[in-house]
Amino acid sequence: SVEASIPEPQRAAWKKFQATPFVTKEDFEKEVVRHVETTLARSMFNCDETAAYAAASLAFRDRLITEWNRTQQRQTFADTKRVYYLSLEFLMGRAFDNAMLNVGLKNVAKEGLSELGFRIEDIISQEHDAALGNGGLGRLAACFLDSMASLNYPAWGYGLRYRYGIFKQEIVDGYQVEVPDYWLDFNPWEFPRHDIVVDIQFYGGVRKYQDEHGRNIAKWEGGEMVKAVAYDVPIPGYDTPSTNNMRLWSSKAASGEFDFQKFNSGDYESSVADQQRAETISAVLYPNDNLDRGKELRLKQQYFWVAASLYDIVRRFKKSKRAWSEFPDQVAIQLNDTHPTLATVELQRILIDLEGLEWDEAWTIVTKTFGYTNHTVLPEALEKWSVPLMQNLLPRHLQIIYEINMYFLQSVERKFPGDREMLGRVSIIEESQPKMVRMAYLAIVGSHKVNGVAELHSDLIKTTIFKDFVKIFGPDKFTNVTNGITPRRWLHQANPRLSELIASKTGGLGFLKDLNILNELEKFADDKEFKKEWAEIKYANKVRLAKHIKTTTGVTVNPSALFDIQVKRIHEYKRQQMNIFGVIHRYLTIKAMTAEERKKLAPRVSIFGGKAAPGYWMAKTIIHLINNVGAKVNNDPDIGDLLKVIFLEDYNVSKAEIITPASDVSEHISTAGTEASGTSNMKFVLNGGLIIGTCDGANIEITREIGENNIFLFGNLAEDVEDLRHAHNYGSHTLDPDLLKVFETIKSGTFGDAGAFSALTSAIEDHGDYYLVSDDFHSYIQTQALVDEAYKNQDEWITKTILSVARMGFFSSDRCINEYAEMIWNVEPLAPEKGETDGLGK
Ligand code: T68
Repeated sequence: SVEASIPEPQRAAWKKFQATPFVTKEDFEKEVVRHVETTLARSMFNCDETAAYAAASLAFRDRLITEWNRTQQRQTFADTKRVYYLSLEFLMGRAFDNAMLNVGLKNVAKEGLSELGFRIEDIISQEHDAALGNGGLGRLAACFLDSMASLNYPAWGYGLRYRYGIFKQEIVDGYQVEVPDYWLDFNPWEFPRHDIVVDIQFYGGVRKYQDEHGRNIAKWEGGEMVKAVAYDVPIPGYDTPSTNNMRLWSSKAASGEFDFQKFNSGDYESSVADQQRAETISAVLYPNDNLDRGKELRLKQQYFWVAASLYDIVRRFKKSKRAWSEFPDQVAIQLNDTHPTLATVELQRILIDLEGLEWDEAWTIVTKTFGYTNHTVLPEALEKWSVPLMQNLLPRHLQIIYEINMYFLQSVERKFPGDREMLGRVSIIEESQPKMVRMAYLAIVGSHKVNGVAELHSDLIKTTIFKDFVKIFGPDKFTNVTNGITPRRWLHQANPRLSELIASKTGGLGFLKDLNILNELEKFADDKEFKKEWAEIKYANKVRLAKHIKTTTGVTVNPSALFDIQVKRIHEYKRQQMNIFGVIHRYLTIKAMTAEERKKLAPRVSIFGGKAAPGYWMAKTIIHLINNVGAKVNNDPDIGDLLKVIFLEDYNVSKAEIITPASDVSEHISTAGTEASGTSNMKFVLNGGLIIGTCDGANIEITREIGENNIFLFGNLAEDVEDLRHAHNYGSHTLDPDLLKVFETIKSGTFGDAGAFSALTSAIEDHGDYYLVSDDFHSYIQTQALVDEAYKNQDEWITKTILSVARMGFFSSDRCINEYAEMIWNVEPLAPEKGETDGLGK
């Protein structure tokens, strides 16, 4: 047992003085005051909200640590299989509110803080978002950590501790301006583990020789060393003492403070510069989503993180003294996209170069250990690394990749004799100038399962980008795990009143652990009283967002208007340009209406938010146009409340928690076949909003679950996209007349300098309209008109939203994690021992 590890004579003392997590309000207050007075060295006379946040979160952190240690001990002693989720991005957002809710002590904290003179909302808003991600991929990783802890899976997240997260977005004169996000000034949620340090090698060369037994040895020598220092972040499960670990690596110069030799020879500046260079590795998150730019520093980040994580995983395995063949029974590693694919090569290197295993034995272990999740079919997002770059940075890994490729191509040759073209198509090495390593192919070959993130997407990868690999490995290697979201953050935390109402009708908060319980709401879909409360909550959430809009943009919006929201990264494939063209069309339509006609129209607020990658000029132009349209429309006295256009600055997780509960409709309007899944679509529906969307990603499964009467679908289907594109380029391409009117208005200078937006119109008029904006525009406008009509019948609208929420159980990330565990990881939950919940406040 755990206790037996402490020698008998000392055990009593340790047990007697064991830390006991607070449960009561009084104990919480005592902890807060202690942290203010000792940890923070402040007094009650100068304890401002920042200090109160610091002290309160330290009190909760202490509490988490206790459970976290117990969870880790329990897992070590149970010696069960663990899962390791490798992700370059974890878009966690704020931790304090989440910790209070998951531990079940938010009310205790609220009352305690109130007695000390603070409002809990003000304290919560002091926290800086942990924004170590770009968008959906990073947020998915964060939802998964919440689910894995809540379901008691022995699971770790491994990532990088960026000093700068995703940039802060400011809007200046309608343009996006990027400001660095230095977020580490005060971060109570991390624990530096200065004792957990791994040396990471780069560059150098490979020496091959035969040892005294005549065995071929490859030795990676020379080059540079950098240190990886572990920082641990506790991940509390909901309604369970299980508290998992997220380990983030930070880079540091290997020589300690600086190079003493250089220092002594008088070269002080360059010794400090070396240190700076080492620290650069984990300095900044690359701000591109769905785009691969092939920068050397990015490859360095990837190897640094992968090598440190694998060293750690292997070290933990070795403590169990098992045979190497048992490694896949103890370890499952999931690759979140291709970013950590080098892990497959690194494990092979460890096994053959350092542990002396034979190639085949090692490779069997590798492929049994890894699973790979694909998140995109966009060609510009598929990762490739130049061979010369890799040769220079990771010479031994490149050799191993070539060898993996050789054995792989030999097996293909055996299966499809004489098919030279197939060999060229599936080779991990692309024969281009320079040659490139195709990371997705390497990930497929190095894993036992490959999954897409929604049904359509998983089908598409099998029939397009990975078609040949289905022939080679058979269809069973490829599977689907439709994405999900955690209802703890995206319902309970973001929308406490709705959560409370649901709890009151479904017998408590059980739905947060078993989201299918939401089904019980169906019987209230026509209940007058219930509908009234439901509508009041939506209205209150819209009032909250309206206030936020007022304070951040100065624009007054009417909370009774239809709130139409599109918040996500700005990307041509997501088609924010189509949305703003639709808004302009609406503006022109209203302008041409009589006073009588205007009375019948549902007033609308079009709300946009999202960041453009700093180098993505077209995306920045879309932001500029949205802001200029807003400036024109919002100040047109002829329009009044009928239409407002808002761009919300700096969209992030904590803002999403205010925005998501406030939608009437949200837009998920990507060109069919381009959005792998989408996850905000799930969040909006779960919060009682309807969606307007294309038949793309998870929209399709959402429709299947909630019913096609409860969603506004439009546009061309994925299966027709290729032919349409072909027709644009080789046939006649007539543009939608309504869209052309919108273009005329833009070109006439109605929204400021017409030239500024020519790239947007010309992508459609002159460059083949790759994203089919014109093809879908008519159907989009018509469907928006249906939304207007439907919104007028509030009674029916509310019923639709209730039915939708009732049917969203499938989209819990708990369901999703259970599928990964069963189909890919083969891991079991490790439930806490009886009595272990004693420390919890429930
Ligand atoms: C998103 N991908 C998908 N990528 O676009 C979205 N890419 O459909 C899906 O729901 C989500 O993943 C979760 O599966 C991304 O967010 C990135 O952010 C990204 C980052 C770096 C490099 C490439």
